[in-house]
This record gives sequence, C-alpha cells and structure tokens, in this order.
Amino acid sequence: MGMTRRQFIKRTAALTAASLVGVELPKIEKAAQAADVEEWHPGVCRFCGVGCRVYLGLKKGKPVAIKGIPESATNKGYLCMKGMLFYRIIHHPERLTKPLYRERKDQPFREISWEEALRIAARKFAETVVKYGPDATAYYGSGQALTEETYLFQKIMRGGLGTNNVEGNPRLCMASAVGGYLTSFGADEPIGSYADIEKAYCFFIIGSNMAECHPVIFRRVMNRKFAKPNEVKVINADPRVSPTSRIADLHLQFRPGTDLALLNAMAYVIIEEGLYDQEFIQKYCKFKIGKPPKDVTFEEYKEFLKQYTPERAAEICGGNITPEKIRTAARWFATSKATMSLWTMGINQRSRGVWANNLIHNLHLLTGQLCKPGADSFSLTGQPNACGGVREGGGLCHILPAHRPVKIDKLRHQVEDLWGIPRGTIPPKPGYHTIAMFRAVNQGKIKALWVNCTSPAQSLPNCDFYRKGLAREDLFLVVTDIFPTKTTELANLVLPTAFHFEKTGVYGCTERRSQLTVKVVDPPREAKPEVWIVREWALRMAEEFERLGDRRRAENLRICVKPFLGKEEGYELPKAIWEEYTQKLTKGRDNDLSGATYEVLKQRPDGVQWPAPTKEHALKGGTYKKFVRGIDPLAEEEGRKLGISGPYVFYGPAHKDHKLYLWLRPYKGAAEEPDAEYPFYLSTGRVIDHWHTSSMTGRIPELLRANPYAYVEINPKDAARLGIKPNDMVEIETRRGKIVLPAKVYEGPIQGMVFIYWHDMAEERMANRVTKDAFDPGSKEPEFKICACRIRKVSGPRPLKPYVVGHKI
Ligand SMILES: Nc1nc2c(c(=O)[nH]1)N[C@H]1C(S)=C(S)[C@@H](COP(=O)(O)OP(=O)(O)OC[C@H]3O[C@@H](n4cnc5c(=O)[nH]c(N)nc54)[C@H](O)[C@@H]3O)O[C@H]1N2
Ligand SMILES: Nc1nc2c(c(=O)[nH]1)N[C@H]1C(S)=C(S)[C@@H](COP(=O)(O)OP(=O)(O)OC[C@H]3O[C@@H](n4cnc5c(=O)[nH]c(N)nc54)[C@H](O)[C@@H]3O)O[C@H]1N2
Ligand code: SF4
Ligand SMILES: [Mo]
Repeated sequence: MGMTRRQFIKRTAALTAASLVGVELPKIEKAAQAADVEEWHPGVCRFCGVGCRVYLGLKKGKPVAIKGIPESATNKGYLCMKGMLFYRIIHHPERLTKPLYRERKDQPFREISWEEALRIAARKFAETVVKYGPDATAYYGSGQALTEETYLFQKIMRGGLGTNNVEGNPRLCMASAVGGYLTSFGADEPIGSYADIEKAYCFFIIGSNMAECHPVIFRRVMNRKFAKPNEVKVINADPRVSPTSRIADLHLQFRPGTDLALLNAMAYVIIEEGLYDQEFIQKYCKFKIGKPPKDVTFEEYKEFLKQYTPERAAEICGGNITPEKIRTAARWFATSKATMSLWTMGINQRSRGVWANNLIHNLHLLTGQLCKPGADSFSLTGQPNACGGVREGGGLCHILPAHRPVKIDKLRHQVEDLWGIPRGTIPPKPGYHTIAMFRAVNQGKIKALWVNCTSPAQSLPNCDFYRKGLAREDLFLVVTDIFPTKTTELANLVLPTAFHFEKTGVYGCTERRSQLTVKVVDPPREAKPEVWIVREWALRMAEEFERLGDRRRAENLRICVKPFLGKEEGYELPKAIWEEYTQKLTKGRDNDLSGATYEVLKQRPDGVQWPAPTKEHALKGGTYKKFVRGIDPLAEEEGRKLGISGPYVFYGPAHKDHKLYLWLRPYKGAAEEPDAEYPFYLSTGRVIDHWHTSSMTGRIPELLRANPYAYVEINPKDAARLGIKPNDMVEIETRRGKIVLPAKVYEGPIQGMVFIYWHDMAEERMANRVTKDAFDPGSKEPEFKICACRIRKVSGPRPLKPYVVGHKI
C-alpha cells in the first residue's frame, strides 16, 4: 500500500529534519548495504572539526560507501551527509592527476613530469631566497592538511629557508579562539571534551550554527535536551534565527557585534545577584585590564561592569533583548548544575573576536563553571585539523610546534636543537599573518608563495583585491590541491595531491583528540601525498642552494629531511614525521603526545586526547579533562612539584602564576557599521551540505542539489519595505563591490541584517568579493561576520546554473 499524503509529508519532513541534524538517513544506509561492501576500513571524516569516526567501504578495491562507527567516542555512529558521501571524491573524474605548469599566468597550463615540477619549484624558491631574502617566500596552508604535512612544510620553511612566513586558513577561523584561551587560561584549546555534553544542564550556544556546521555534536546536545527537557536549558545567542535555534529555550537576538555588551551584562547580573563562586575566584583567578596587562581588583571589575546594566545592554543590543531576558540567561548560566558554552565564527570572526572569547570565559570563571563534569568554556573548531595540525603543529607565523611562541628565545632554540640545525637559523621575529601576507603579495614583497589545501582566492575577505596580487606576473605561485579552484586559476605550478584515505596521517579535532587515518586506496594517476612532495622539493632545493653558493641553507635543508629519506610515502614517511613531532617536539609540552605512536593510535581507533605523556596513559585514551588532578597526569605532576593543593592545577604555559584571568573588555562595534549610505549589516556563513569553497561538495550531486547556488536571507519586514519577494534577484553592494543573488525572505536575520552563505564559486555570487578585510588587532582574524551593505531588487533571471560541476582548469 502506498503512503497517504499525510504520511508522505510527515516522512519528507522527518528526512529534511534528519539531514539538518545529522542523522544517518535510512536510504543511504540501505545504499551502502546494496553496494555489497567487501571490506570496511576505519578512519576519520574529511570534513568538520567534530572528528566523526567512519568506515570506508571498498568493493573490488573501489570506495563505494561510508558509514559511522557506532562505538566511536565522537559520533557514536552518526554522520551527516557530507561525511557519508566524501568517498565520491576519491575517484572523481575532475581530480587533478598531473603536475601542470606555465611560465606566465596568461599562458595555458601544460602537463609536465614530477621531476620537472619539483626542479622548477626548487629553483624558484631558492633563487628568490638568494635574491630577495627568505622573507620573500611564504607558505600558506590549511586546517585540513594532515598534521604530518603541516609539520613538514613549516620545518622546511623555518629550518631550511629561515623564514617564519608560515600561515594558514585557521587565521581566518580559530585565531581569536586561540587568543582567548591564551589570555584567559594561559593555554590554548578547551579544557573539557564532548563527553561533557551528556553531563551538562545548561548550554550557552553563541555565534554558532551547530545544527548545520557541527551537526553530529549538535545531535548530542539535542539528545541531552530531549532526555531532560525541563532540567536542561538551551540558550542560543545569535543575530539570526538558525536551525540551531530550534532547540533553544531562550533565543537572544541582537544587532551583530553587540554581544560584547550582552556578555558583560550577564556578568553584571551574576555579581549583582550574588550568583558568583567566591571560592573559585579567590583561589584561581585574577582580574586584568589593558595592554600591557595590569592587575585590578574585584571591586574595580564591579565598577567597570556598571556601564553594562541589563537595561543599558538591552539598549545597545536591540533586537529582542530585554533586561529580563539578560537576567534569565545569566541566572540559568550561573545556577545550573553544569554549564557548557559552545561558540564558533559568530564570536571569532570579529574585529573584537579575542575580547568576545574573553567575555565568555569570564562567565565561566565568575561562576566556577569549569573543570567539573559538564561544565566548560568550549570553543568548537571548524576544520578537521585546525587544532592538531596548525595550532599544535606550528602552522602559524608566530608559533613553532607544540605551542612554542616564535619570539621566546629558549623555546626557539629548543626547536633548533631538536632539529639539529644551528641556533639562529629560525628568525626570532614572527612572519606575516594572513592578511599581512597577502598584502605583501599585492605589494610585490613576496615573490614565491606555496598554497596548500586551501583556496585563498575565494576564501579571503575582499578577495578581488587579493586576487590582483595573486595574479601578479612577478609572483611565482605553487598550488597543491586535488581539484581545480579559484586559486589554481592564478597559479604557475599546480601539483596534484592524494586525498583522504589515499594517504596516511593524523587529524586532531576540537577536543584535543588525535585520530589516525591509514591509506587504503592509491591516489589517482600521478597524484602524490604532500609529505612526498615536500621532501623531494626540499632535496632539490638543497641542490639549488649549493649551485647558488648558499652552502648553509643547502646543509640545513638536508638536515631537516634526513630522518625521512628513503621512506615509502604511503605509510612509513608520515609515520616517521609523526614520530619526530610527537616524541621530540611535543615531549614535555602541554600538548604532550609522546605516548601516542601510530601503533597506539591503531590500537585505540578512537584516538588519544592530549596530554598523553606515556604510552600507558595514551592507551587509556589520554586526558578527558585538562588541569584536573586524578585525570590529567600533567596537573598531578605540576601540582606535586609546586606544592599546590586542591583539585585543579592551571599549568597553562602562558601564565606563569598558574592563575586564570578575568578580563575587563568594553563593548566596541564592528570596524564597519551600517550608515546612511550602506544601511544594512552583511553577514556570511554556511549551510549544512556545503563545505567552504564547495570545491569538494559542489562536485557531489546529492550535496549540490539541495543548494545549487547561494541566496541572500532577508527579514520579511525589510523585504516588504524594499519590495523584494522570495526568489527576486537582489544586488548586494558594499564599498568593495557588488554581487547579485536570489532572495530568501524569512524571519531568520534580525531586521537590518542580511546573511549569505559563501560557498558559491560563481563570480556573480561570490561572497568574499564584497566582505571587508578588517581584522582583530590581537588575533589578526578578519571580520567576516560583519560589514555594511546596501541592497536593492534588480531585474534578471534567477541563476539556474549550479556553479562547480564541470569546472575545468
Ligand atoms: N556544513 C558545513 N559545516 C562546516 C563548515 C562548512 O563549510 N560547512 N565549515 C567548518 C568551519 S571551518 C567552521 S569555521 C565552522 C563554522 O561554524 P559556524 O560559526 O557555526 O558557522 P557560520 O555559518 O560561519 O556562522 C555561525 C553564526 O554566526 C552568527 N553571527 C553573525 N554575526 C554574529 C554576531 O555578531 N554575534 C553572534 N553571536 N553571532 C553572529 C551567524 O548568524 C551564524 O548563524 O563550521 C565548520 N563546519
Ligand atoms: N565570507 C566568508 N569567508 C570565509 C569564512 C566565512 O565565514 N565567511 N570562513 C573562513 C573560514 S572559518 C575558513 S576555515 C576558510 C576556509 O577556506 P578554504 O580553506 O579556502 O576553503 P576550502 O574549500 O576548505 O579549501 C580547501 C581546499 O583544499 C583542497 N583539498 C581537499 N583535500 C585536499 C588534500 O588532501 N590535499 C590538498 N593539497 N588539497 C586538498 C580542496 O579541493 C579545496 O580547494 O574560509 C574563510 N572564509
Ligand atoms: S559532523 Fe562533521 S565530522 Fe561528522 S560526518 Fe559531518 S562533516 Fe564529518
Ligand atoms: Mo573555519
């Protein structure tokens, strides 16, 4: 018997909802069974920072399905559609499979051999160093590269060439979270784990659309809420109603950027109503202001907060914010048995991103909602390996591997000694941060740039401006990717790389967890793992430096690659790199992973959470909660050494006094606020089925179909005023440029704000052609979330052509 119409609607609704919250769709599960999978191989998902564990299913050696691993600590078997479908990328017909080269950017590419390609890259980089100095070269990498890849690239740039021009897209993403953790806790990365979700009683979700961007973790939050609907409270703070808001008991909707006032007002209420934890504050906290930081007293902090009474904050915030809502949020936060904050780009991608992070941490410090089960100030990481590879592996211009600031002599010398290169090789000055790096490209100061596993031509704010620099004829641009992109369009040399499961390596997800994915299929044709590419490039650079008379660099390069010579690239080479990084570099640091060898990671497929200083501790899974004695071996050791009593020891490397800092941070608006000329806030973000530039998800029909092109979300009141109806074409104009997209009219964004997703690769809809490249002065993270625009209805047909499939180089 067929379905009745009602049953059909119900089922369709259930499937749509399922896709939004990351439930395994029964249809796809059946497809996997129907595919007659012969072998299942464990690994981790290629996409977001949740770090779901997956099995890749092979039939006759070909990938045919992916399913979740039920006993996994991260995803408990659940996956979202992106996770289920990324096996399609493995043998995708549009993969790059041959090195491509052109001398000039106005020429067509021609296929060349690997030997030629490596020689050209080596010669161009070596000549640039000799002629213009090492800082005329740069590496720009990714939170999606494996840890082994980021580590080796930065080792060659720093130890071999002698430059700290090592950056990556986590600057666009996590830098403000890093800044927040370092200044508040003295140590990067969250204290707790996902396991806290099932123990939390209040979720404070701010500036995060978890339902679409961390769907499987959102599912765990949702399960927790539904299991105890009255006891567990969910607060969602976002200028936009998003799919995440659906489970909120309280939705706080305000003008973009004003959450700094909201957070201070919550602190005000917590103090005024006596909801703070005096003992926790006295024992563990200090109050700080300014730069350089000055100590202040609790009384001074109270005085400072008087500017942010709930009444005053409600005025600043606008939207649906009332003093009573602020009080309710503060009470729930402070009085719940355990409160967990979760945030992402709505907080980080702001010109006051670090401050916003500090203000969230403040609430946890005031209330002691930290370190106990279910309580944590937990930043969600976007990319699968932004934490493991870039934050920990030394992938930013100011940090060396294992959380060592470049400018601290002792730590820099440690790295030089461990690598066996002369002291003084790594310069003490940090390199260019991302925006500075691409500005330097525009100014012709960088002459040779290697872009790996990211597409800055599309993902940088104000990208038209930076594409001018990337297009310069005097810039030699190498791009390693698996597909043609907006960035390969501007390259001289395009090198095809192996994809996930076509190579071996580790991803470290949001909760300090490192998980190994072992190679199970060969890369297509001539595509190669990056670790092989870097090693071979470095060896040839050594020869070039020799030829150019720079013996010192030739020698340093040889020393840097020596431990990796002769190793087979599919497994032995990454293993040797991981061993060097963990055994030598992380040993004795707060992210000690020396117990987590490949053997251990294979025995513990769930991976290991650092600190894991011994094999024994690693085999137990590592550390679920940092700083807690009895759980964290480093807390135990530090506590004993320093004679600190009590349950917690805050040994964060950046705070020598073992204290946590509460910061006095005022409300400040965005770098570009709406005005008479550009009266709307423009914000940009994501949808569930696409990934960033959509170079990958745009090539998977099931994912593309739901969102074939970007649209602009407009509040119905604004739309009515401007005569805009659903699906009308709307021009968005900022001081940078114009794009045209179809309208989606609904009660999502607050009045006066429009929101677009930035995945679309079509020139006429590319979001970053209009965003602003203002950045946080502390973290240098760009303010993707806020700029000013004007909008108007324009005539013209809807775009019916999806944007990626068929995109050729
Ligand atoms: N499906 C999918 N998932 C992904 C990704 C993807 O591309 N696609 N990318 C991954 C990566 S790298 C990242 S960084 C994460 C991003 O994950 P999220 O940060 O959750 O996603 P976004 O859509 O960028 O922005 C989140 C929210 O910030 C809100 N926001 C805008 N301005 C403000 C403000 O002033 N204050 C507050 N409080 N909120 C504001 C927006 O309304 C939006 O709902 O997602 C990861 N997961
Ligand atoms: N307007 C706006 N812009 C934003 C943001 C926003 O919210 N709004 N968010 C920012 C954030 S948080 C982020 S993280 C960035 C992300 O921006 P990008 O990093 O530029 O975007 P991706 O599409 O993830 O790029 C990854 C590239 O790596 C390639 N690739 C995949 N697998 C491999 C591999 O194994 N090896 C190599 N070498 N390449 C591979 C893919 O084909 C793709 O081209 O964008 C930022 N840009
Ligand atoms: S939630 Fe993230 S890690 Fe999990 S399957 Fe989806 S994209 Fe992959
Ligand atoms: Mo990100």
